Amino acid sequence: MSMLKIAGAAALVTLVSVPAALAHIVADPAEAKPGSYFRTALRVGHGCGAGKPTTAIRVTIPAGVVNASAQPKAGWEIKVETSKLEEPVDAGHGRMTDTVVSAITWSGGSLPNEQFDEFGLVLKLSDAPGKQLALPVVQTCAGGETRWDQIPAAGQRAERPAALIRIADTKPDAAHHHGHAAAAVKAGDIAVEQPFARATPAKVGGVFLTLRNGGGTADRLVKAASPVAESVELHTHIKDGDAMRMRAVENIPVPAHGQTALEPGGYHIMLIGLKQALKEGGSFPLTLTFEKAGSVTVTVPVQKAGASAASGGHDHKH
Ligand SMILES: [Cu+2]
Repeated sequence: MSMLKIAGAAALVTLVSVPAALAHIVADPAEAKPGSYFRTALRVGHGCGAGKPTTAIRVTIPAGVVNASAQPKAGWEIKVETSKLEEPVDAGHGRMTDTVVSAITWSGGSLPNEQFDEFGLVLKLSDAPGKQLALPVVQTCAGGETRWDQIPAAGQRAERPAALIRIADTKPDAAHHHGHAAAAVKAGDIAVEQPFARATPAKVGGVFLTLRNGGGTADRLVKAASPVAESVELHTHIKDGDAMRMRAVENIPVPAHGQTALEPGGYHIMLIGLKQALKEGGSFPLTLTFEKAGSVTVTVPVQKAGASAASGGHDHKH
C-alpha cells in the first residue's frame, strides 16, 4: 500500500468515526527520573473504533530521548526508524551520536477490540528535570487508524492525547554511573541479582548475573536483548580437550526454588556486535525473557576488564 493511500484512509477515518469513548493510549509508568534508562510500556486499549482489531502501533520518539529500544513482542515485528541530527548529542556515557531513534513500530499482530496489551520501551532520557515528553502514537486497525498526537494544555483534556511522560524535577540519578550493584529486579518469581559486564574495547562482551527462582516451578531463560549490541546470545563453556570453548545454547534452566549463576567460565550472556566499547563505570539495559516468568529489563553496570563478580556483592572466587 502506498503512503498516499494510508494517509487518505487515515483522514477519512479520523473525520467520520472517532467515537467519544476511545481508550487513550498511555505510557505506564509515566514518571521518570532525568537522565535515566526509563522502562515503560504503551498501554493500548480498544481498537480504532467500529470493533476492529489493532494491527500496528507506531510511536514517535521526541527530542529529549537520546536513545530508545523496543521490547520484542511475540507475534509482532519491530521496525526502528532513525534520523540524523544537525548537532550530535550524548547518547549516554559520553558516546556522541548524530543518529537517533525517531520512531518505533510494532506491526503484524492483531489485538482484538475490547482487549488491551502493552508495548514495552526503554528510553534513555536526557538530563532535563521537570519536563513533559509527549510521544505521539499512530494506532492502526483493520480498515483505519487513529492518531494520538494532541498535546493538552495544562489542566485541559484532549480527545486524542499523545502518550505523556513526566520527567521528575529532581537531580539526575548518578547511581548508574558508578557501577554499584543494583537491587534485585524480578520477572515473576525470578530475581535477577548482581548483573555486571566486563569492560572491553572489543566488539563482543559478556554479561554475568545470578537468576534466583523463588517459585515452585522450574523456568528457563530463553532470550536476552540489549540496544548496545547487534545481537545477544545465551552461551555456556564446554571443555574441548584441554581448552574451554564457548557454545551458544537454546536456553539456560533455572530450577524451582533454586538458582543459576551466570559467571565467568560457565553460563553467560554474550553481546555480539557491540555498537560502542563497554567502558568501566558505564551501564546499559538488558532485557531477559523467561519461558514462564516473562520479560524484565535490568541495568547492567560495566566493571573493569577481568572482574569476576559484581562489585559490592559477596566475594565469590573461581
Ligand atoms: Cu560467549
